[in-house]
Amino acid sequence: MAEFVVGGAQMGPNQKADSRKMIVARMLALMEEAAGRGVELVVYPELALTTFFPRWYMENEAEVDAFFETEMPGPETAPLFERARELRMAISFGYAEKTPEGRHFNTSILTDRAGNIVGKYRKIHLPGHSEYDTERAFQHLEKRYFEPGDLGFPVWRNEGVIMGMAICNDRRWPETYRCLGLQGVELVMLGYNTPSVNSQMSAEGLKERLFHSELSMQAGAYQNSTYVVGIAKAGVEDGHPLMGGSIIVDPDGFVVARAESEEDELIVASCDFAKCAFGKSTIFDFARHRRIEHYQRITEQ
Ligand code: ING
Repeated sequence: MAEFVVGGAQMGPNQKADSRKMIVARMLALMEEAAGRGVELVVYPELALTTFFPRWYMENEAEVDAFFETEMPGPETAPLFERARELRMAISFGYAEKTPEGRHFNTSILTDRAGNIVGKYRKIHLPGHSEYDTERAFQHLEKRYFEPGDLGFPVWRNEGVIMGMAICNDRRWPETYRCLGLQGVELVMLGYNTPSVNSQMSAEGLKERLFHSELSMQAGAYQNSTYVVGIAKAGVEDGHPLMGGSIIVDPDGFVVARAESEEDELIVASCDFAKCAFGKSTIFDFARHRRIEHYQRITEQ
């Protein structure tokens, strides 16, 4: 059973004016630090290449499309794949994807340690709204700019480990983890961009925001006996604060690494994937214990 060192490359803010080149340079610096600490797979945040642009109401298609990648790797992202291959480090990161057919997704990819893309995921749970909402202090227009993912919740056997991906709001839904857990997942990688103030101006504080994020990932890990790596893009983007709180959670639900800042910050944990087997063969032996004849409401309503 595989054991390897997993890194979480939390990123500080990406300003709207920041170039892909500047941002990729920061990602490469985090990759170098990860290599120095023996990391063999590194996870970056959701929409790692741009600012969290769904906070802006836009009507001009070209303005929106400027935030999207039409090829992956493309000229600006190729250095990430080349350096990862040299370092023999698998990588996962999120970005806005525009397909050749002109469809728009909030996407993440996963590579093997030779820099080959082995998996792609498109965000399924899109929070927010699609039209300008005057009630909100700031917009959250993911339903305007992205389609719901059309790839389901796949897993891939990569470097000897069963891996799956999710993105941001997906981490709050138990269905995400169970769909992956039913496929034997041992490592769930997800990035997030979570506003640290609620756009409905509620009093819900940062502490509560961090608690709910961590609670969701600890529950998902424990209830499916899998590692979960949740990595933030954090800090203030053009005046809008995003929370940090990046963590690595083990299959028993314990947080084994946690970011302290809201900046570029690498967290690292040595993951022994044999630890997943115990839960999957005892308390969460799905074949022995689940009673699916009573669960249909979950998919019918
Ligand atoms: N962001 C947020 C998230 O799910 C959100 C949306 C914010 C939900 C605050 C609940 C509370 O973490 C994204 N990008 O999904």
